[in-house]
Amino acid sequence: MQIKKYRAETINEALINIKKILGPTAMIVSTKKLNNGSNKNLFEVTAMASEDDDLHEYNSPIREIKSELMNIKEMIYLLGHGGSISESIITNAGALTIYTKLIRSGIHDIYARKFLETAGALNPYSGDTQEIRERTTEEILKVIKVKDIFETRDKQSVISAFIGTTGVGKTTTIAKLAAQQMLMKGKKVGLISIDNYRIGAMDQLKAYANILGTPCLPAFNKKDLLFALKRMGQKDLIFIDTAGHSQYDMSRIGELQKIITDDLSISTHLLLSVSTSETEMKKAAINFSPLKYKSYIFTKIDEAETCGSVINQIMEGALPVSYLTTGQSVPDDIEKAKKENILGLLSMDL
Ligand SMILES: Nc1nc2c(ncn2[C@@H]2O[C@H](COP(=O)(O)OP(=O)(O)OP(=O)(O)O)[C@@H](O)[C@H]2O)c(=O)[nH]1
Ligand SMILES: [Mg+2]
Repeated sequence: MQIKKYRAETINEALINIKKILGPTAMIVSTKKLNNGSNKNLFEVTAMASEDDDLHEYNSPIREIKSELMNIKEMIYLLGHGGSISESIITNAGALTIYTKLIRSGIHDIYARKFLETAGALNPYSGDTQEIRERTTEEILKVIKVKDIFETRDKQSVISAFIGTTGVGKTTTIAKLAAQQMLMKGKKVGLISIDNYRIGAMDQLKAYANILGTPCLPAFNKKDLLFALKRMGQKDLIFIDTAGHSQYDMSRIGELQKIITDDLSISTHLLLSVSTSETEMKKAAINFSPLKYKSYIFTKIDEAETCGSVINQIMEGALPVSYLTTGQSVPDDIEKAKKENILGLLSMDL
Protein backbone atom coordinates (compact mmCIF):
# COMPACT_ATOMS: atom_id res chain seq x y z
CA MET A 1 0.00 0.00 0.00
CA GLN A 2 1.36 3.33 -1.07
CA ILE A 3 0.60 6.39 1.07
CA LYS A 4 1.96 9.74 -0.03
CA LYS A 5 1.70 13.38 0.90
CA TYR A 6 1.42 16.09 -1.74
CA ARG A 7 1.73 19.81 -1.21
CA ALA A 8 0.45 22.55 -3.49
CA GLU A 9 -0.96 26.06 -3.38
CA THR A 10 -4.41 24.86 -4.27
CA ILE A 11 -6.18 21.59 -3.53
CA ASN A 12 -6.99 21.27 -7.19
CA GLU A 13 -3.33 21.36 -8.10
CA ALA A 14 -2.51 18.71 -5.51
CA LEU A 15 -5.31 16.50 -6.82
CA ILE A 16 -4.08 16.74 -10.39
CA ASN A 17 -0.64 15.60 -9.24
CA ILE A 18 -2.07 12.72 -7.24
CA LYS A 19 -4.17 11.61 -10.17
CA LYS A 20 -1.09 11.60 -12.38
CA ILE A 21 1.05 9.63 -9.95
CA LEU A 22 -1.37 7.31 -8.14
CA GLY A 23 -4.05 7.04 -10.80
CA PRO A 24 -7.72 8.07 -10.89
CA THR A 25 -8.83 5.54 -8.28
CA ALA A 26 -6.51 6.91 -5.59
CA MET A 27 -8.18 7.61 -2.28
CA ILE A 28 -7.83 10.81 -0.27
CA VAL A 29 -6.82 10.09 3.33
CA SER A 30 -6.73 13.66 4.58
CA THR A 31 -6.56 17.23 3.43
CA LYS A 32 -5.21 20.04 5.52
CA LYS A 33 -4.10 23.60 5.21
CA LEU A 34 -0.58 24.24 6.41
CA ASN A 35 0.48 27.27 8.29
CA ASN A 36 3.58 28.19 6.30
CA GLY A 37 4.02 31.71 7.61
CA SER A 38 3.73 33.32 4.17
CA ASN A 39 0.81 34.98 2.38
CA LYS A 40 0.42 32.07 0.02
CA ASN A 41 -1.85 29.14 0.81
CA LEU A 42 -0.28 25.74 1.17
CA PHE A 43 -2.36 22.60 1.23
CA GLU A 44 -1.23 19.11 2.05
CA VAL A 45 -3.20 16.20 0.65
CA THR A 46 -2.43 12.67 1.83
CA ALA A 47 -3.51 10.01 -0.60
CA MET A 48 -3.13 6.29 -1.12
CA ALA A 49 -3.21 4.18 -4.23
CA SER A 50 -6.21 1.94 -4.46
CA GLU A 51 -4.59 -1.43 -5.11
CA ASP A 52 -6.88 -4.25 -6.02
CA ASP A 53 -4.92 -6.74 -3.91
CA ASP A 54 -5.74 -4.86 -0.77
CA LEU A 55 -9.37 -4.70 -1.65
CA HIS A 56 -9.56 -8.44 -2.12
CA GLU A 57 -8.19 -9.26 1.33
CA TYR A 58 -11.06 -10.83 3.22
CA ASN A 59 -12.33 -8.63 6.07
CA SER A 60 -9.42 -6.36 5.55
CA PRO A 61 -9.49 -3.32 7.82
CA ILE A 62 -8.05 -1.38 4.89
CA ARG A 63 -11.11 -2.21 2.90
CA GLU A 64 -13.28 -0.75 5.64
CA ILE A 65 -11.18 2.38 5.86
CA LYS A 66 -11.28 2.76 2.11
CA SER A 67 -15.05 2.79 2.06
CA GLU A 68 -14.88 5.88 4.27
CA LEU A 69 -12.34 7.66 2.12
CA MET A 70 -13.01 9.92 -0.72
CA ASN A 71 -12.04 8.80 -4.14
CA ILE A 72 -10.04 11.33 -6.07
CA LYS A 73 -12.59 11.22 -8.87
CA GLU A 74 -15.26 12.32 -6.37
CA MET A 75 -13.09 15.13 -5.15
CA ILE A 76 -12.43 16.39 -8.65
CA TYR A 77 -16.14 16.10 -9.44
CA LEU A 78 -16.88 18.21 -6.38
CA LEU A 79 -14.40 20.87 -7.33
CA GLY A 80 -16.15 21.03 -10.68
CA HIS A 81 -19.68 21.14 -9.27
CA GLY A 82 -19.50 22.82 -5.93
CA GLY A 83 -17.80 25.91 -7.25
CA SER A 84 -15.55 26.83 -4.40
CA ILE A 85 -15.66 24.27 -1.63
CA SER A 86 -14.80 25.97 1.56
CA GLU A 87 -11.77 24.93 3.51
CA SER A 88 -13.91 23.87 6.47
CA ILE A 89 -15.60 21.25 4.29
CA ILE A 90 -12.58 19.98 2.44
CA THR A 91 -10.48 19.50 5.54
CA ASN A 92 -13.18 17.61 7.44
CA ALA A 93 -13.60 14.05 6.18
CA GLY A 94 -17.12 13.52 7.60
CA ALA A 95 -18.46 16.84 6.38
CA LEU A 96 -16.91 16.24 2.97
CA THR A 97 -18.54 12.82 2.62
CA ILE A 98 -21.99 14.19 3.45
CA TYR A 99 -21.46 17.29 1.33
CA THR A 100 -20.61 15.05 -1.64
CA LYS A 101 -23.78 13.03 -1.14
CA LEU A 102 -25.87 16.20 -1.08
CA ILE A 103 -24.23 17.59 -4.22
CA ARG A 104 -24.60 14.24 -6.00
CA SER A 105 -28.30 14.25 -5.09
CA GLY A 106 -28.65 17.53 -6.96
CA ILE A 107 -28.82 19.86 -3.97
CA HIS A 108 -27.38 23.28 -4.69
CA ASP A 109 -23.98 24.02 -3.26
CA ILE A 110 -25.34 26.94 -1.27
CA TYR A 111 -28.03 24.80 0.43
CA ALA A 112 -25.70 21.84 0.98
CA ARG A 113 -23.33 24.16 2.81
CA LYS A 114 -26.17 25.69 4.78
CA PHE A 115 -27.37 22.28 5.98
CA LEU A 116 -23.87 21.34 7.08
CA GLU A 117 -23.40 24.65 8.77
CA THR A 118 -26.63 24.54 10.76
CA ALA A 119 -25.81 20.94 11.66
CA GLY A 120 -22.62 22.25 13.24
CA ALA A 121 -20.60 20.06 10.87
CA LEU A 122 -18.11 22.72 9.89
CA ASN A 123 -16.37 23.01 13.23
CA PRO A 124 -13.01 21.29 13.68
CA TYR A 125 -14.47 18.78 16.18
CA SER A 126 -17.77 18.14 14.51
CA GLY A 127 -17.95 14.37 14.93
CA ASP A 128 -17.59 11.39 12.64
CA THR A 129 -19.38 10.82 9.35
CA GLN A 130 -22.30 9.04 10.99
CA GLU A 131 -22.90 11.82 13.52
CA ILE A 132 -22.67 14.47 10.82
CA ARG A 133 -25.03 12.49 8.63
CA GLU A 134 -27.60 12.28 11.42
CA ARG A 135 -27.41 15.95 12.32
CA THR A 136 -27.53 17.08 8.67
CA THR A 137 -30.52 14.82 8.08
CA GLU A 138 -32.30 16.48 10.99
CA GLU A 139 -31.59 19.90 9.49
CA ILE A 140 -33.03 18.84 6.14
CA LEU A 141 -36.10 17.37 7.85
CA LYS A 142 -36.64 20.70 9.62
CA VAL A 143 -37.08 22.60 6.36
CA ILE A 144 -39.42 20.06 4.75
CA LYS A 145 -43.06 20.90 5.40
CA VAL A 146 -45.95 18.72 4.30
CA LYS A 147 -49.62 19.52 3.87
CA ASP A 148 -52.85 17.56 3.89
CA ILE A 149 -54.84 19.30 1.17
CA PHE A 150 -58.12 17.61 2.09
CA GLU A 151 -58.07 18.57 5.74
CA THR A 152 -61.13 20.58 6.67
CA ARG A 153 -62.71 21.79 9.86
CA ASP A 154 -66.20 22.49 8.55
CA LYS A 155 -68.62 20.61 6.39
CA GLN A 156 -68.06 22.65 3.24
CA SER A 157 -66.64 21.08 0.11
CA VAL A 158 -62.87 21.22 -0.22
CA ILE A 159 -62.19 22.79 -3.60
CA SER A 160 -58.73 22.19 -5.07
CA ALA A 161 -57.42 23.60 -8.34
CA PHE A 162 -54.36 22.06 -9.96
CA ILE A 163 -52.10 24.31 -11.97
CA GLY A 164 -48.81 23.90 -13.79
CA THR A 165 -47.11 23.76 -17.15
CA THR A 166 -48.31 21.70 -20.10
CA GLY A 167 -48.01 17.96 -19.59
CA VAL A 168 -46.79 18.16 -15.99
CA GLY A 169 -49.46 15.64 -14.91
CA LYS A 170 -52.44 17.71 -13.71
CA THR A 171 -55.25 15.63 -15.21
CA THR A 172 -53.62 12.31 -14.30
CA THR A 173 -52.97 13.47 -10.73
CA ILE A 174 -56.59 14.57 -10.35
CA ALA A 175 -57.74 11.17 -11.63
CA LYS A 176 -55.48 9.38 -9.12
CA LEU A 177 -56.65 11.50 -6.19
CA ALA A 178 -60.31 11.45 -7.16
CA ALA A 179 -60.27 7.66 -7.47
CA GLN A 180 -58.43 7.15 -4.17
CA GLN A 181 -60.66 9.53 -2.25
CA MET A 182 -63.82 7.92 -3.65
CA LEU A 183 -62.80 4.31 -3.41
CA MET A 184 -60.77 4.30 -0.22
CA LYS A 185 -62.22 7.17 1.77
CA GLY A 186 -65.81 7.00 0.48
CA LYS A 187 -65.81 10.70 -0.45
CA LYS A 188 -68.27 12.28 -2.87
CA VAL A 189 -66.22 13.86 -5.66
CA GLY A 190 -66.94 16.33 -8.47
CA LEU A 191 -64.66 17.37 -11.33
CA ILE A 192 -64.49 20.69 -13.17
CA SER A 193 -62.33 21.50 -16.18
CA ILE A 194 -61.17 25.04 -16.88
CA ASP A 195 -59.68 24.62 -20.31
CA ASN A 196 -60.84 27.19 -22.78
CA TYR A 197 -58.12 26.75 -25.36
CA ARG A 198 -58.07 23.26 -26.71
CA ILE A 199 -60.76 21.44 -28.60
CA GLY A 200 -61.67 18.26 -26.78
CA ALA A 201 -59.61 19.38 -23.82
CA MET A 202 -62.09 18.00 -21.36
CA ASP A 203 -62.23 14.52 -22.92
CA GLN A 204 -59.45 13.06 -20.81
CA LEU A 205 -60.96 14.27 -17.54
CA LYS A 206 -64.43 13.26 -18.70
CA ALA A 207 -63.21 9.74 -19.45
CA TYR A 208 -61.94 9.39 -15.87
CA ALA A 209 -65.20 10.89 -14.57
CA ASN A 210 -67.19 8.29 -16.51
CA ILE A 211 -65.14 5.43 -15.10
CA LEU A 212 -65.63 6.76 -11.58
CA GLY A 213 -69.29 7.62 -12.16
CA THR A 214 -68.81 11.18 -11.00
CA PRO A 215 -69.97 14.46 -12.60
CA CYS A 216 -67.62 16.52 -14.73
CA LEU A 217 -68.44 20.06 -15.85
CA PRO A 218 -66.62 22.53 -18.08
CA ALA A 219 -65.96 26.13 -17.06
CA PHE A 220 -64.81 28.56 -19.71
CA ASN A 221 -65.16 31.64 -17.52
CA LYS A 222 -65.90 32.68 -13.98
CA LYS A 223 -69.66 32.52 -14.47
CA ASP A 224 -69.41 28.89 -15.59
CA LEU A 225 -67.19 28.11 -12.66
CA LEU A 226 -69.64 29.59 -10.17
CA PHE A 227 -72.42 27.60 -11.77
CA ALA A 228 -70.42 24.36 -11.66
CA LEU A 229 -69.41 24.91 -8.03
CA LYS A 230 -73.03 25.50 -7.11
CA ARG A 231 -74.13 22.32 -8.88
CA MET A 232 -71.49 20.40 -6.95
CA GLY A 233 -72.26 22.02 -3.60
CA GLN A 234 -73.09 18.63 -2.04
CA LYS A 235 -69.75 17.08 -2.89
CA ASP A 236 -67.06 16.56 -0.25
CA LEU A 237 -64.25 17.23 -2.70
CA ILE A 238 -64.19 19.22 -5.93
CA PHE A 239 -61.16 19.02 -8.20
CA ILE A 240 -60.56 21.74 -10.75
CA ASP A 241 -58.35 20.79 -13.69
CA THR A 242 -56.77 23.60 -15.68
CA ALA A 243 -55.21 23.83 -19.12
CA GLY A 244 -51.48 23.54 -19.10
CA HIS A 245 -49.76 26.86 -19.68
CA SER A 246 -46.24 27.53 -20.60
CA GLN A 247 -44.52 29.00 -17.58
CA TYR A 248 -43.58 31.88 -19.87
CA ASP A 249 -47.13 32.67 -20.99
CA MET A 250 -48.02 35.27 -18.41
CA SER A 251 -51.14 36.45 -20.22
CA ARG A 252 -52.75 33.02 -19.97
CA ILE A 253 -51.71 32.71 -16.36
CA GLY A 254 -53.40 36.12 -15.88
CA GLU A 255 -56.61 34.83 -17.49
CA LEU A 256 -56.68 31.88 -15.14
CA GLN A 257 -56.26 34.32 -12.28
CA LYS A 258 -59.46 36.08 -13.42
CA ILE A 259 -61.41 32.81 -13.13
CA ILE A 260 -59.91 31.36 -9.96
CA THR A 261 -60.37 34.45 -7.84
CA ASP A 262 -59.58 34.93 -4.17
CA ASP A 263 -63.24 35.16 -3.11
CA LEU A 264 -63.99 31.57 -4.12
CA SER A 265 -62.18 29.69 -1.33
CA ILE A 266 -60.40 27.51 -3.81
CA SER A 267 -57.03 26.11 -2.75
CA THR A 268 -54.62 26.05 -5.61
CA HIS A 269 -51.73 23.59 -5.85
CA LEU A 270 -48.77 23.81 -8.19
CA LEU A 271 -47.49 20.74 -9.99
CA LEU A 272 -43.79 20.68 -10.79
CA SER A 273 -42.14 17.90 -12.75
CA VAL A 274 -38.91 16.68 -11.20
CA SER A 275 -37.84 15.35 -14.59
CA THR A 276 -37.62 18.82 -16.16
CA SER A 277 -34.69 21.15 -15.82
CA GLU A 278 -34.38 22.98 -12.59
CA THR A 279 -34.38 26.37 -14.29
CA GLU A 280 -37.78 25.56 -15.78
CA MET A 281 -39.08 24.38 -12.44
CA LYS A 282 -37.96 27.56 -10.76
CA LYS A 283 -39.43 29.73 -13.50
CA ALA A 284 -42.78 27.93 -13.25
CA ALA A 285 -42.83 28.39 -9.46
CA ILE A 286 -42.25 32.13 -9.86
CA ASN A 287 -44.55 32.76 -12.80
CA PHE A 288 -47.51 30.83 -11.37
CA SER A 289 -47.22 32.65 -8.04
CA PRO A 290 -50.00 35.19 -8.85
CA LEU A 291 -52.35 32.20 -8.41
CA LYS A 292 -51.25 31.99 -4.77
CA TYR A 293 -50.80 28.24 -4.70
CA LYS A 294 -50.70 26.61 -1.29
CA SER A 295 -48.59 23.51 -1.89
CA TYR A 296 -46.25 21.79 -4.30
CA ILE A 297 -47.04 18.48 -5.95
CA PHE A 298 -43.83 17.04 -7.36
CA THR A 299 -44.54 14.80 -10.36
CA LYS A 300 -42.61 12.26 -12.45
CA ILE A 301 -40.28 11.34 -9.60
CA ASP A 302 -39.89 7.98 -11.38
CA GLU A 303 -38.31 9.66 -14.39
CA ALA A 304 -35.82 11.80 -12.51
CA GLU A 305 -32.21 10.79 -12.12
CA THR A 306 -31.77 12.89 -8.99
CA CYS A 307 -34.37 14.64 -6.85
CA GLY A 308 -32.35 17.37 -5.16
CA SER A 309 -34.40 19.93 -7.07
CA VAL A 310 -37.29 19.11 -4.71
CA ILE A 311 -35.23 20.31 -1.75
CA ASN A 312 -33.89 23.30 -3.72
CA GLN A 313 -37.44 24.36 -4.52
CA ILE A 314 -38.55 23.91 -0.91
CA MET A 315 -35.63 26.10 0.16
CA GLU A 316 -36.54 28.75 -2.40
CA GLY A 317 -40.32 28.79 -2.17
CA ALA A 318 -40.76 27.76 1.48
CA LEU A 319 -44.10 26.05 0.81
CA PRO A 320 -45.30 22.65 1.95
CA VAL A 321 -45.44 19.57 -0.27
CA SER A 322 -48.74 17.71 -0.53
CA TYR A 323 -48.09 14.84 -2.95
CA LEU A 324 -45.39 13.06 -4.93
CA THR A 325 -46.33 11.23 -8.11
CA THR A 326 -44.30 8.26 -9.19
CA GLY A 327 -45.64 6.94 -12.49
CA GLN A 328 -48.44 6.85 -15.04
CA SER A 329 -50.63 4.28 -13.39
CA VAL A 330 -54.00 5.57 -12.11
CA PRO A 331 -54.73 5.50 -9.18
CA ASP A 332 -51.66 3.81 -7.69
CA ASP A 333 -48.68 5.96 -8.62
CA ILE A 334 -49.07 8.70 -6.06
CA GLU A 335 -47.82 9.13 -2.49
CA LYS A 336 -49.04 11.51 0.15
CA ALA A 337 -46.01 13.64 1.01
CA LYS A 338 -44.21 12.60 4.18
CA LYS A 339 -41.05 14.25 5.43
CA GLU A 340 -39.19 10.92 5.47
CA ASN A 341 -40.22 10.05 1.90
CA ILE A 342 -38.97 13.37 0.64
CA LEU A 343 -35.71 12.90 2.49
CA GLY A 344 -35.53 9.38 1.04
CA LEU A 345 -35.38 10.90 -2.46
CA LEU A 346 -31.88 12.12 -1.64
CA SER A 347 -30.20 8.73 -1.21
CA MET A 348 -28.33 9.82 1.89
CA ASP A 349 -27.86 6.14 2.94
CA LEU A 350 -29.76 6.48 6.15
N1 LIG B 1 -43.61 8.85 -15.64
C1 LIG B 1 -44.63 9.57 -15.18
N2 LIG B 1 -45.53 10.04 -16.06
C2 LIG B 1 -46.56 10.77 -15.57
C3 LIG B 1 -46.72 11.05 -14.19
N3 LIG B 1 -47.82 11.82 -14.04
C4 LIG B 1 -48.34 11.98 -15.28
N4 LIG B 1 -47.59 11.36 -16.20
C5 LIG B 1 -47.76 11.30 -17.67
O1 LIG B 1 -47.52 12.56 -18.22
C6 LIG B 1 -48.35 12.76 -19.37
C7 LIG B 1 -49.13 14.05 -19.23
O2 LIG B 1 -50.03 13.92 -18.15
P1 LIG B 1 -51.35 14.80 -18.03
O3 LIG B 1 -52.03 14.41 -16.76
O4 LIG B 1 -52.14 14.74 -19.28
O5 LIG B 1 -50.69 16.23 -17.89
P2 LIG B 1 -51.43 17.63 -17.83
O6 LIG B 1 -50.67 18.49 -16.90
O7 LIG B 1 -52.86 17.44 -17.54
O8 LIG B 1 -51.23 18.12 -19.34
P3 LIG B 1 -51.98 19.33 -20.08
O9 LIG B 1 -53.43 19.22 -19.75
O10 LIG B 1 -51.68 19.08 -21.52
O11 LIG B 1 -51.35 20.56 -19.58
C8 LIG B 1 -49.24 11.53 -19.47
O12 LIG B 1 -48.67 10.64 -20.37
C9 LIG B 1 -49.19 10.96 -18.06
O13 LIG B 1 -49.43 9.57 -18.03
C10 LIG B 1 -45.72 10.53 -13.28
O14 LIG B 1 -45.75 10.73 -12.08
N5 LIG B 1 -44.71 9.81 -13.84
MG1 LIG C 1 -54.59 18.01 -18.63
